[in-house]
Amino acid sequence: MDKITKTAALPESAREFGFYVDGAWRGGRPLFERLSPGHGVPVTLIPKCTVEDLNEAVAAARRAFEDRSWAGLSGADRAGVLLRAAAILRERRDEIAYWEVLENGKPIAQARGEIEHCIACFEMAAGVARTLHGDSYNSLGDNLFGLVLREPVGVVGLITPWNFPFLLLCERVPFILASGCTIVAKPSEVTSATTLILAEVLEQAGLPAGVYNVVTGSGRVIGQAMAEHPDIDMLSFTGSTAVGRSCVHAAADSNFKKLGLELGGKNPFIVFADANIDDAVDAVAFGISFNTGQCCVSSSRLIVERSIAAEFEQKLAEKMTRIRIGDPLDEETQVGAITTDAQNDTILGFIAKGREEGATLVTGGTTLEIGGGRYIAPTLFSGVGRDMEIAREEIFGPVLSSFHFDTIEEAIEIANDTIYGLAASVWSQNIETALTVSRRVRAGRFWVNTIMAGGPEMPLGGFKQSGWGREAGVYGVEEYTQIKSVHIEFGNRAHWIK
Ligand code: TXE
Repeated sequence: MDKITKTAALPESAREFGFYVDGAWRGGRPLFERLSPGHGVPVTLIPKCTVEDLNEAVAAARRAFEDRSWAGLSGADRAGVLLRAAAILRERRDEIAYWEVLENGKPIAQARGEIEHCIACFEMAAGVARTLHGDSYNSLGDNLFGLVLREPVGVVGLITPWNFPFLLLCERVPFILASGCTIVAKPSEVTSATTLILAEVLEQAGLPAGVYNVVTGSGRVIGQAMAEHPDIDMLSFTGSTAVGRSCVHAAADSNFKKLGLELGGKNPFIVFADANIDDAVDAVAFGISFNTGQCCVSSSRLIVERSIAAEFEQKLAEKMTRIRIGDPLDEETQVGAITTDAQNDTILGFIAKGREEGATLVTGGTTLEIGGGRYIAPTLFSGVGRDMEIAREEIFGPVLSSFHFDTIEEAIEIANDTIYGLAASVWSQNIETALTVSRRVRAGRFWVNTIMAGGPEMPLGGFKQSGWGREAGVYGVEEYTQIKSVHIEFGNRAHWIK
């Protein structure tokens, strides 16, 4: 922890970005200075756009949608742009990873890995652009033929959070583009750089002007105006459940825009006594500490069979203390800095609350002094009561609560005892146990004897209050389409008025 080997230098001064509307860069707005979470130095200057800027971006996206310069292309031509974008991302991977680290605080090696996944998303979406299709019915009688068409929804607003700024963007943008829709993106105010860099990439790849626009600024002003905007046809929002709820109200009070919501999680990690214990220990240590636990699918509730609980927690605590926490620019770092002051306070507040409520702190619970950044040691609480706040609330930090069970029914019951349903994981070598649990626990993403595995083929999204709709995969393109039924009559009409 004290030996820090930087492999990349910090920028000499903060990089100033413009915002991007209708294929052109704009500036002249007041700037928000972003400090690197891992170092506390200024790294970027991001425009605080106005609602007028947003309106112009929406108008540009509307024109680009209506003029058919994108929606009117063949799937093959759309795929061509997406594949070129993938190739450019491959060339610019290290640069994009660098800005992601500087604004978010995640480790550089992890950021590079995430961009590999982003490239795969573009390649996957290119495939779907070519194969997306509707349906037909020749069962309507001899004179009637039915076509079911998938048409792009239109102008999509995209609001993304700060925990995976580029990854979450790329789990959405290529799939939205594959559908033929146009986009106005609003990144989190604290992590806007890579969303802006994607505009350069897409322009270079040949995306027509107005198809991808980026307006930066606060959620309260720009985000809220997007949710209320009468000319945005669909809004994809990823963030807190509270803001997700406000988007539902805003959509209802404006134009009933279609919503895709990926919200919070309190994800169970269920371990049976017959599991490969060492693998499960490693996976849960990873699942709660990855991205400092600022991860919507983080394994934040350990539900472990009582007969192995003591041994499991002891092995887990030992592993958690060996995670390499440090400078996000250090190639060896596994866990970096907490992204914002507010999130840091939230996490420390939950740790204090857990102690107050009487849970047993097994390891962690402290801040770490590294450089000028914000760091929290991976934390394990045992003896957590199901009504405690740390058991129920999404902490969004490296804080794990452990619960014990005696029967499979009890394990399922504890796992489902949450308002959320984003992800879950079960560990057992018994196929019956694994299948029973994976069918009975209500979650949109499920892992058996693994955690956070996947690829852009697999859809993402939540049950219950974790959200609506699915992103990525074929489903993630279909989500941005709407169905039109076309009825074609031929032959002579049977007259109504004889
Ligand atoms: O999220 P917000 P915050 C959870 C996590 C975290 C908590 C708060 O529990 O502790 O949310 O984080 C934009 N209308 N998640 O406050 O505010 C904002 O600008 C429209 C889970 O940072 O939801 C940003 O772009 N948009 C989650 C985005 O919403 C608004 C990831 C997310 O910010 C808005 C992030 C408004 N009124 C946080 N207010 C996940 N599922 O991964 C803000 N925004």
